[in-house]
Amino acid sequence: MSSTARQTQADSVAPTSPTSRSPFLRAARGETPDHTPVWFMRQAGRSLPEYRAARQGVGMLESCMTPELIVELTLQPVRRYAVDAAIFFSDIVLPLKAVGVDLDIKPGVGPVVASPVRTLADVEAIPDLEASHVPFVIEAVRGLVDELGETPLIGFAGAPFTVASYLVEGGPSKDHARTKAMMFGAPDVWAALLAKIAGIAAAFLEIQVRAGASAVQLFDSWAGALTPSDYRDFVMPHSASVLRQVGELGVPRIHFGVGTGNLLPLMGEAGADVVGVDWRTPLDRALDLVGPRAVQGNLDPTLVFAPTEVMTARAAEVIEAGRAARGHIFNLGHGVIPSTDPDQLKRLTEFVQGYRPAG
Ligand code: 1CP
Repeated sequence: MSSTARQTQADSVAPTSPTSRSPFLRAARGETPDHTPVWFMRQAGRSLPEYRAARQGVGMLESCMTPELIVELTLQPVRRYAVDAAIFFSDIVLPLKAVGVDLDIKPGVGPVVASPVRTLADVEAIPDLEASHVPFVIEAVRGLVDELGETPLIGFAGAPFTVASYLVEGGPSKDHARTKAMMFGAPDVWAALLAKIAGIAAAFLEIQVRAGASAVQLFDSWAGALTPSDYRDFVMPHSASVLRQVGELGVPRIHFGVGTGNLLPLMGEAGADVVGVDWRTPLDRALDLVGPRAVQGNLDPTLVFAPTEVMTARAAEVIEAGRAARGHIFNLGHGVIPSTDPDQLKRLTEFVQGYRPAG
């Protein structure tokens, strides 16, 4: 990276920057802010009536390519919940669409790829991502940073394994059988595919950070399908490459996956500043696994359907466990479930931000 780019980044986290005292960024850097910061994965989403209204008649990918809509959909949960961070409205397959891969996000299904990747030639046909592919992302990030003021914007990308699963399967998959068949049976094609996606993910994150995002999250949602040794041999080097490239920009890097209790040490070692923990691993146990890093998580997303006092009692346990961490960002253990009651999520946000430990 050029020294100019590094300078720009140094400026974006300098003490004079509006976000520099943000509880979210302080916790991500391993400090202890006045309150435990909170945001929600998939907060910019389907549980909000104003989201459904704004998306009326507009396809998911079209929404991700329209700057005014990206800004509006990213801001909606910040306005409603006053969470400590915004997450950029996009999708993990958007960069593939932007470079020309024929895919769609089908309502009620998820990403669907017209011609799944099978061969080395298929991999080589995927162009690398340039800023010129995603002008709408740059415009939206700039607009958002102006609007958000002291609230940091999190940029994100899908990690190589999770994105590869959509490209190889052609759509959502429970067992990732074809994906793993390629991983085990055609390791040269697999390595080329993961290296290609890693390059695209790193470029997508860099574009968001250069436009003003204050932190990034790498989503490896489906990495929990792997054993630790397969993760280490076939996947981790590529995720590490993404995190290393973004590391040069000087913003905190969050690394998250689902069902990754066995992988947490490796996900930390891959180069994360913050390791996202799903709800299946108790947070105090996760602290022993992630090494000297901050953690993010990890209330069971179904607890927002429980009576408020049950939800807040469990949230208090998560916050208390997080006090022993080198930095703790409160979140759910995975995304907000679409049928979640926004009022209950608001109560959860207020509880976390208002919580002060006894003694
Ligand atoms: O029409 C709609 O409203 C489609 C629903 C939807 C939304 C709101 C999809 C389809 N993607 C998104 C936005 C989205 N996707 C965000 C926005 C910001 C926010 O978090 O609020 C983010 C961060 C993502 C990331 C994403 N997309 C992930 C990783 C996070 C996770 O939940 O594990 C994954 C796996 C996807 C793929 C995807 N996109 C959409 C769906 C339904 C899916 C999952 C499909 C499957 O089960 O494989």
